[in-house]
Amino acid sequence: MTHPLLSEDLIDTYQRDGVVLIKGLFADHVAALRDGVERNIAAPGPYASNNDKPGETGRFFDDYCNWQRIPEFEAVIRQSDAAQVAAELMQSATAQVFHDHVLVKEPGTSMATPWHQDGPYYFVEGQQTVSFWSPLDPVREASLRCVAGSHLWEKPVLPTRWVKGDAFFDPEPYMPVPDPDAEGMDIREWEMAPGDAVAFNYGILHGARGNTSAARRRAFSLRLVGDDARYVERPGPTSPPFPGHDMVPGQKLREDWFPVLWGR
Ligand SMILES: O=C(O)CCC(=O)C(=O)O
Repeated sequence: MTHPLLSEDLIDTYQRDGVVLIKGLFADHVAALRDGVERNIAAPGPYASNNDKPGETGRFFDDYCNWQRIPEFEAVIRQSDAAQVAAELMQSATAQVFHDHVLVKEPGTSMATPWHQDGPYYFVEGQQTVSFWSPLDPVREASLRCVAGSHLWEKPVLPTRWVKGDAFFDPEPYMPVPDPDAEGMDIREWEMAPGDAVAFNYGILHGARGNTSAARRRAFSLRLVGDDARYVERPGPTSPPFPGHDMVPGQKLREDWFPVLWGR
């Protein structure tokens, strides 16, 4: 049976456009996720960054791969309906967790999140992928912005470093980062309440404005994969790197590190 937050129409839209809004996906978990974010900021992990960029104001904290050490994140990942909703959106029998990501723009943060696709930074490939980006504060200006249909583009977009802007890998075989506003692309963005979620495919080009409002913009993002996801090698270290993962090309992600949360 289809999850009550979904409909056949929404699933078809996800398959076609690669991005949909799911109202209230984490609505019952906002307090826990806020607690988890505070715990994360107080004890950042090895990949944490304040994205300090010369000339920018405020603070843009981000960190990832912390769910196993932050009990609030683990509880939400295991107990919310996210994995079931992910499996149905991806049209997959299973949903497996890839990683969590926290992105906090404090009031007066000028830095935009640069346009990027997540897939090219990752060591996983497949059609069945989904990220849930959920604000933990009401959001309008600094909402996520996604280019509909970009998950079907022939070439992946060159992954770049957010602060320096330099290329992560050799520019071949990637396409340069487009400017969706200047190029008149079909950008989807929503005014969102805490606990709503944007669901988007790893191939979707997305970014976000700075947060010049007087309120914090805390966001929790959860990335999952489905049946067809496989480990692939990239031209250099990926982000996240998962040192010592020991996987080989073509392998499904190891379930002791990336548990299957739905379907088995
Ligand atoms: O929260 C943001 O500013 C950007 C989020 C993002 O890029 C992501 O969740 O992949």
